[in-house]
Amino acid sequence: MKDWASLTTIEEMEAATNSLLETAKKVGADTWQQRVKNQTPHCGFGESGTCCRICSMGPCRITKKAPRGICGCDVHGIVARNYLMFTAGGAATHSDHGREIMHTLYQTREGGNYQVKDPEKLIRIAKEWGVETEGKDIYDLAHEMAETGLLEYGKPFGTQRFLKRAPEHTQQLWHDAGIEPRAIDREVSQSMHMTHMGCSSLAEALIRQSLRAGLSDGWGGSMMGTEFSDVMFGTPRPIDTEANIGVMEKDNVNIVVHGHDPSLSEMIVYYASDPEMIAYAKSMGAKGITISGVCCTSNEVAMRHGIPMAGNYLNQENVVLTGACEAIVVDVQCIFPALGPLSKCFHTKFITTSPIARIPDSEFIQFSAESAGENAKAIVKMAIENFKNRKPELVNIPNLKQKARVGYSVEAIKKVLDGVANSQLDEFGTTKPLVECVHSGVLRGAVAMVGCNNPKVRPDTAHIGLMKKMLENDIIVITTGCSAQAAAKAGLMDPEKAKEYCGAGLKRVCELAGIPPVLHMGSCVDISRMMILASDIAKDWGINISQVPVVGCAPEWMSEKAVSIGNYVVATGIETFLGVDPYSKGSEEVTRLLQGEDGVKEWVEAKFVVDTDIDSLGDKMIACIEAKRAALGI
Ligand code: BF8
Ligand code: SF4
Repeated sequence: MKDWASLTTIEEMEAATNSLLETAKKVGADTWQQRVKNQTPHCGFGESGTCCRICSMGPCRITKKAPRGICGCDVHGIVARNYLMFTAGGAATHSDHGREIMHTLYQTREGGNYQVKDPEKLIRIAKEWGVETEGKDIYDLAHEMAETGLLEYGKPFGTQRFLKRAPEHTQQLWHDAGIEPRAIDREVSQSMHMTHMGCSSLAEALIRQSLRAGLSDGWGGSMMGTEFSDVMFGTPRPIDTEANIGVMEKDNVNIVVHGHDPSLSEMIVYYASDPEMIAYAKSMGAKGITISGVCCTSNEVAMRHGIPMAGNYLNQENVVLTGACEAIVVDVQCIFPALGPLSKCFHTKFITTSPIARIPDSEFIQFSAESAGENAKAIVKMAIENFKNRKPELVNIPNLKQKARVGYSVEAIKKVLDGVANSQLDEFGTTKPLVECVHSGVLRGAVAMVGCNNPKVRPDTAHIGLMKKMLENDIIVITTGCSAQAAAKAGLMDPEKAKEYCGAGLKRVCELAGIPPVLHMGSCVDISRMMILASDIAKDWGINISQVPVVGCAPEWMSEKAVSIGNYVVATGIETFLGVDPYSKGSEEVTRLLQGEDGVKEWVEAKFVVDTDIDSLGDKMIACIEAKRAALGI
């Protein structure tokens, strides 16, 4: 047994949360821990996916005695329709985030609120898309690319431009399976059409469209979100930061950014470091201003500016419960409506900024690309002026934090791994050193760990437990979203500390490259980075993606976005392991299609594996990686 003492344990994190829950009790605040109790047990029909309420003849619930809905739909049609609607919700959400980024790109100008920080990347993508770059002003090019990208959402003909980044074999599989995504909005819209009363009830067709809608997200909307965020805000490079609730500072004005779209948080970060604002904070009795984040917006600004991460999804109430949060500023997605009433128990300003996420008991400051500077300044000022309203007797910031090195974009991974093998770096680097490490067995393979927290799993235990298991077995971990923050909070992104817990091969790679064994690749839209990495590895290796010893895993997932992600990761040829059931167990046919050898696996060479026993899920992941190695004869 290894000694993990130098990492932060789940028990320490829980003790910190418990001390904050004491404050909640004191002020009479409601918390998710209590609401889970109120909601348990969950509805069995909902959990198995066997309830239909898409028309007002229902709701219909499938039982042995009532095997069909009033319209005659069987359980397989109902479960598959629910699954497709779940996917479409996620694809719409991620892709709309990507669309916002493209609109922001359209607003970039020299000296403006938003600028082009990575012109090389913009030119590289323009060339890829066949857009003329010679002699063009970089901002003219940015605007042209924004328009071209926005057309990907609604173009009448053709398929997504980024599909061409995949190996030819993968593109052929997508073509043969009839799942190449066309216009992004069309896939979401068609999904909603198919699930309307009296349209599709054939499970196979509904699952096929789920893959297609997922691909429109991962290889469409999310990929645009990622790529053009890099163009505007910079492509991430390794940078040191800290993680866990202890990054909030008692004597400073604390502003917590939460949500997903970096357009807002980038501006807040900028104005919070303005000397004028810092002086203003000091004039109000604070020592300075601390920005920290939760959820994916936190990943975005951590990756690019080293802004510390206060926590992940199920920590969002904790930051308010410290009593030291002057403002929690949110944009879109994964925001608990509970933050409204909770903030009222403290001095905290709960500031919503997007017409897409309007929440009761918040102050709404509509944020737009045109007025971003003024909006951000107003928000930072509001937080500073709120410092004096703190109730000192309620302030409790648990002393818990770890160092983390983050910022591993595909570009950065190629660069850092060049140090471990004798490959020649081409213009944008290659994955050959990584391939060599895996081929020789120094690394057994890789796991892409992603996704949320979910009270159905003891928070962070599955993420951290599985990561430890992978590291011991010389399997490198790439991670995004709340999974990345779980790793950072535990200390698994501290290069010095974490390498001690790796097998000999992985430890050597970490030492040579100066990397932690768990690589932070960004937010959830950045799972598109993982797809590019997997594609590049397959191409550099000369094999298919499904043959590469890599698996995907979302052990604590909860959102519609996560289901959309699961679909595109599987559709890309990567076996995906889930620790929470996707409301599909009510239909044997849907379960077979998603998890069997003769369902999606026949179309895209990968499937889902669902196991709520996390240890057994980990064993299956390792077995899958080893089986892929054996099949390659390595
Ligand atoms: O997009 S991992 S809880 S924050 S959905 Fe949400 Fe899940 Fe976190 Fe990011 Ni992703
Ligand atoms: Fe019931 Fe069919 Fe209407 Fe669904 S579509 S609620 S199964 S009648």
